[in-house]
Amino acid sequence: MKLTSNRTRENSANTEGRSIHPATDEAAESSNVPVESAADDRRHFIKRAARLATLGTTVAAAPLARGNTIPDSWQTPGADFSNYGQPRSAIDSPIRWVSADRSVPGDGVSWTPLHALEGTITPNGLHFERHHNGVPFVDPARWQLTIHGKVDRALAFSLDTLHRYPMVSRTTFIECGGNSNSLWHPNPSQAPSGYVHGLVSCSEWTGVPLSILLDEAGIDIKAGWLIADGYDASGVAVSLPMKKILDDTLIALYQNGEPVRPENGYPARLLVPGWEGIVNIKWLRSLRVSDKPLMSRFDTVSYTDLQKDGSFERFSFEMGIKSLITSPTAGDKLSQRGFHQISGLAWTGNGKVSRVEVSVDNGASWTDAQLQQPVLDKSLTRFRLPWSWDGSPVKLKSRAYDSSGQSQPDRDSLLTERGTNMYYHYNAVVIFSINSDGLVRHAYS
Ligand SMILES: Nc1nc2c(c(=O)[nH]1)N[C@H]1C(S)=C(S)[C@@H](COP(=O)(O)O)O[C@H]1N2
Ligand SMILES: [Mo]
Repeated sequence: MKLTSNRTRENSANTEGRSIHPATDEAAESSNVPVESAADDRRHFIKRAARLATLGTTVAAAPLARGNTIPDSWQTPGADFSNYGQPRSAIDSPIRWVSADRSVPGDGVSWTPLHALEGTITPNGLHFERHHNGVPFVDPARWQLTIHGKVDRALAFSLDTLHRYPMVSRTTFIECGGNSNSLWHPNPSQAPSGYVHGLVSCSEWTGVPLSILLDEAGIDIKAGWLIADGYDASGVAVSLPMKKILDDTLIALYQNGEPVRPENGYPARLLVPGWEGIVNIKWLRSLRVSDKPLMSRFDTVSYTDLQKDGSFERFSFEMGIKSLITSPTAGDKLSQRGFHQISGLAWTGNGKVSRVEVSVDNGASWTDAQLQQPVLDKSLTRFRLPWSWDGSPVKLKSRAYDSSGQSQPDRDSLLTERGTNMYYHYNAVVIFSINSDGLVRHAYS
C-alpha cells in the first residue's frame, strides 16, 4: 500500500495534476523511469509486475483529483512544544479497555489494543495491566529490595545502588496466563482481538541480571527456589525455580527506554522471559532464597491448571506457542474487494517463532506469511501476508511454529488434549470469518 502512495506522489510531480491510476496507467509509469538502461528498464518492469501481482488487480488508492492542493496546515504556525508527548487524540487514538471487578477494589485487567497497533513493540501507555489490588504509590527514595533466606549475606539494595550494577536490555513479551481465557467458553467473543487476546505486550526491558545480585549474596547451591513479592497490598507472592532465575531473569528498571511505568511495576519489576505474567512480580520488594516453594495462594489455587481428571497441574510457567491475525479483526467491515494486507502477531515462551502459516480458505491450503525481521527470542513476532479478497465468504486463520518444535494446536485438539476445565494457557488457532458483506467475526470452526 505504501508502494502505491509513493508512486502517486512521484507521478503527480511529473505530470502536473494529470489524473493517473497507478495500477493501470502504463504511460505515466514508464515516463517516470528516467535514465536507466534497457536492462534496468526490463528489471524494473519485471519487479513492478511482481509487485502488482502481489497486490492483485485492484489496489485501494483513489485517482488523483484536480483542484486546490494548498493544505490548510500551511496557513498557520503549528502547535507548541511539549515536555512529554501525548497521542494525537483522546477520542480516537488506540486505548486499553479496562475490565475490573468493582466488588474487589483494584482487581482486574486492562487490555492492549493489539488490533489497533502495528510492528512488535507495545507503547508504554498501552502495555496491558493486571493488578490484584491496584497500583501502589512507591517513593523511589525509600524503596528497597532485599535478598535474604538461604544466602551467605542478606542484602538490601536502594534504587541508587541498583543503578550502579551492569545492565542488559532484552526485548520480550509478558503474557498473563489467563490471556484469551474467554475462548475456553462455547461461544466465541466478538470483541476486537486486543480485547480478547491483549493480555500480552512486548517491550524492550533494561535492567540488572538477577544472577549478579544473587552471586553477591552468595546463595546456598542446594536451595532450588526463589520466593518473590511486591510492595502492593495484594499479598501476591510466587515461588520460582532457581535454574530459570540464574538463566535469564532480570530486575527490570527501564521499559522501552524510560523508567518502568507505575502500572507496570515502578521502580523495579521481575522479568522472567517467556513465563506466565504472574511471576513477573511488580513493585518488587523481597527475594527470599529457599529450599522449597512457599505454596502461596498464587502457587496453589490461582495460576494452576485443572485437568480433565480433576487434578491440578502446578508451576506451569511457560507460555505456549500462539498466533493470531490482528488485522482484520472482529467487528471490522471490509468495504472493498481486492487487495488487503493480513497482519498479525505470533509468540512463544520457548525460543523463537520459526514460521507462521496463514490460510484464507479455512485450512484447505496454507501459505507462509512474511516474518518481520529480526525475529527475537521470546518476543512478539509480526507476520504479514498480502491477500486479495474476491468478495465471497471466507475464513482466515494463522498457525505458528517455534524453534523448539512446538506448533499451535487447533481448538478441537486443544480441547481434546486439555479438557474444558481449563482457565489459563489458551493458545488455539484463531479463526475470523468474513461474509459477503465484508463483516468480520470470530469463529470457532
Ligand atoms: N506485585 C504484583 N506483581 C504482579 C501482579 C500483582 O497484582 N502484584 N500481577 C501479576 C500478573 S497476574 C501479571 S499478568 C503481570 C502483569 O504485568 P503488567 O501489569 O505490567 O502487564 O504482573 C504480575 N505481577
Ligand atoms: Mo496474570
